[in-house]
Amino acid sequence: MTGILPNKPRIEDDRTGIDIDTLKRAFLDNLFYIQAKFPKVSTKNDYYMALAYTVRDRLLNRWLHTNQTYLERAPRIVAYLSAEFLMGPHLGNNLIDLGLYEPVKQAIAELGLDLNELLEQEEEPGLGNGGLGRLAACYIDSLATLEIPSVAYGIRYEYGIFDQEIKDGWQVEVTDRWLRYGNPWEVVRPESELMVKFGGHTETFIDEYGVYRVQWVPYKVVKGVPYDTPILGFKTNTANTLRLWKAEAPESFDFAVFNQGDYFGAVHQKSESENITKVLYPNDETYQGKQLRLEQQYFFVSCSLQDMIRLAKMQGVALERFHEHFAIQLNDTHPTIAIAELMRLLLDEHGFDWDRAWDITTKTFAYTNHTLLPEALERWSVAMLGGLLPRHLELIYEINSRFLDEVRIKFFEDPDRIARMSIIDESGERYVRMAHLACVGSYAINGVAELHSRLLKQTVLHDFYEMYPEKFVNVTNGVTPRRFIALSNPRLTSLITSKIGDGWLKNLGELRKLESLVDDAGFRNDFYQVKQAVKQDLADYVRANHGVEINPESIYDIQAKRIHEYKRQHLNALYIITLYNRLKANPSLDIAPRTFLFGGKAAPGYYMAKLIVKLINSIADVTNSDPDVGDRIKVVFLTDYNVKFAQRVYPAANLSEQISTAGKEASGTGNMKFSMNGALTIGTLDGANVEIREAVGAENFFLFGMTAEEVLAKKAEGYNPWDYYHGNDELKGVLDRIASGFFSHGDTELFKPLLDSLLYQDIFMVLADYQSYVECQERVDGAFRDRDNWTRMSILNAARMGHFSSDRSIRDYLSQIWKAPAVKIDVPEYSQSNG
Ligand code: B1H
Repeated sequence: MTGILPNKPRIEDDRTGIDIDTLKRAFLDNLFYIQAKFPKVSTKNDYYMALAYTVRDRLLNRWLHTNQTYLERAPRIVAYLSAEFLMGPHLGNNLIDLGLYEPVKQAIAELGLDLNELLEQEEEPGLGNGGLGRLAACYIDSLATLEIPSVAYGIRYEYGIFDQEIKDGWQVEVTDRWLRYGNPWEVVRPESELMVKFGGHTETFIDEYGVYRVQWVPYKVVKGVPYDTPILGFKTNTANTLRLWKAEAPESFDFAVFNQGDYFGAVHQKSESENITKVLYPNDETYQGKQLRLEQQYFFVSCSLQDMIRLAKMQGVALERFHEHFAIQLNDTHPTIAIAELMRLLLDEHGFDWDRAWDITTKTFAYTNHTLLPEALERWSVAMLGGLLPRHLELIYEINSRFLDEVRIKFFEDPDRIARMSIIDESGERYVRMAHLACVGSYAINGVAELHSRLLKQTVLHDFYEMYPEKFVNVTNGVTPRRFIALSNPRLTSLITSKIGDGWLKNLGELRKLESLVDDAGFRNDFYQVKQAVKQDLADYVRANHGVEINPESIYDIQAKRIHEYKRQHLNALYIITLYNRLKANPSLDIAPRTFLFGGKAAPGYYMAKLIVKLINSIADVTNSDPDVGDRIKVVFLTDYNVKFAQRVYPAANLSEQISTAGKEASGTGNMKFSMNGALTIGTLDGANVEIREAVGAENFFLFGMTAEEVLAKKAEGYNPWDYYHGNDELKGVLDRIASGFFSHGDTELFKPLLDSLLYQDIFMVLADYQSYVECQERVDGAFRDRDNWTRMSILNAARMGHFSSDRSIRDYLSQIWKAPAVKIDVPEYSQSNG
């Protein structure tokens, strides 16, 4: 540099600088100024917090500039509404997205600490049950990575999904106090609070223009306070927002009660309001008609829509153009009351007439269906919905009446069809069918895998498909490779990057380049060594946490997902007992050693699922200590499976169990995460397994079982599980072994409900698929013994998974449904003052 300025070295800003010395200084500053600790007395959690704030400082620049850009440019925005976001820990992911993983690791090491230990400190933000909530998290990662203006809205549950403990083989639930030590990733915005009404009644009046209007006089009002979390894109400036609503009592509302001296009553009302966002309902795929759940749904939906309308106003966007400004995606029916709420806001609060309001509404919403299971379809009793949301019930009746008129015109008078399609189920006690409301009020309806979308059109939503064929599309699910490869499997990531560069993390199709390396013995060996190292890590974990020694040379055969009869963890268990019986009959039997690993939570009220957990643990007790078995079979139920733990599990698998009854698993996403990390799948033709098999090649996939069509045909012809019991000696031997009390210390009652359900109903056709599964497992056994060929198949699985990146899913949503262009964010280097 010339002239009057001295040529002095630049000192990096403490909050944004990324050289090692700056990172170290910033970390120590945060430890002192935020955690208020000297290093000598700091806990690991203090160190975690100091690091989290150090990283947070370094993303604010992007976040604030993204927000500012959206505010000024008013681009089309995708609003993703979901009752669940299963985010997983933020720190590691943010390090990857910022490209700071390596420098931070080094800075932390130079301070004498271990980054992995600090990452381990982060509490899992478990604000979801399973696949549906995790999908939402993958989608907002991809939206940010693809630089799409978007906002995700949900609920800030004070307690997320319960923590699972195992006592005497049984699942025990423990409350998830994830906010106990504070959450460094969220920013509360009390200035943006909104009010939500509940209960009461409606009144009609004539407004100043002589127009007939309705006014809702509520019984109570609850305050919604937004908590914002930045959602970074991978190596881009975009940082979108996850806005979660917390319910509070409005400050003033209990004054009347308070002044009457009813202090207790006033406090009670306050805690009632806060109850709304207290806890996540832990049911996966079963609907429970609890009023509090409807209150949660309406609460977050109303806050979110009011928030969008407020934003549009701030930007000077006329409400007539709301649908041009926002594309709102409904993640299953959980937020579907939004359709009635937007109508209410437009009609009652902004003076629109019906036709205009309906036109805007039906151009705004799109609906994703995630399940065909009848027990998961949401319906609210008319009495309950009307009591809680009297105005919405009126609107739903009006929407329904106009809709049924259209049905009559299209199909003439067909009373059966009218009854089937009505938003109100009048076959007994009256119910509002939320999926029907979603279909009527949305411009697009999608399933989550090709098979699922086809079955939707043929079965559950067949009438709606005939009515509105143009609304139906498929978007096959995907998962983010940033979390599920880069963060979860750093060894595989470096190996891949050393061969094909790092473009694949943004464009997963590039993994195809690995295909040509499959004939390179050196690469195969490297790939094999990576898998072995990761398997060793999991073995260390299992030894430390479960006291079981597992053999990294054995097949790691893993089923990790929510426990559910349709997912058939018990089919897997029957196979373990089959092997056990064979070993007992023939102690010198030569089998490839296997470690059967299970992980997953059962809904607390789902008795059969809990009994399956108990069965698995009971089998483990026997097999793991029987000297006849030795090292050949080990069974471990991995406690408290969650996203954080899943990141250790997917990379270590050789075999991924995707064994649901065909037609029941809408898509599955764990299947993709396993395969990306080089596991081979044993699976049925269900959900996205079908497409995974097409992608990786039938020869690299272990297929078994009936097809969805065969399942239906068997049901129709009259399925009798006893035929299989009597017709298959080995199966009989397995079931008899359980019935004898062999796994239950002689107790013949314990597993009887499970056996009875298999023998007298078996709605998920476990026995019908048993033989095919056992034979398929024998093919797995044979294939695994050819280590080199197994590695080839494993490489081809990883190489061919490009299609299952959530980036591809989001591109599909964009082109078929949302039509929202990307917006580049400029981030000037120096930050604080130029917003
Ligand atoms: C899926 C649910 C679900 N489908 C109700 N449906 C819930 C239904 O709290 N509830 O009431 C919670 C969750 N979850 C899953 O969605 C499917 O089973 C998977 O196959 C699919 O991969 C996933 C994402 O699309």
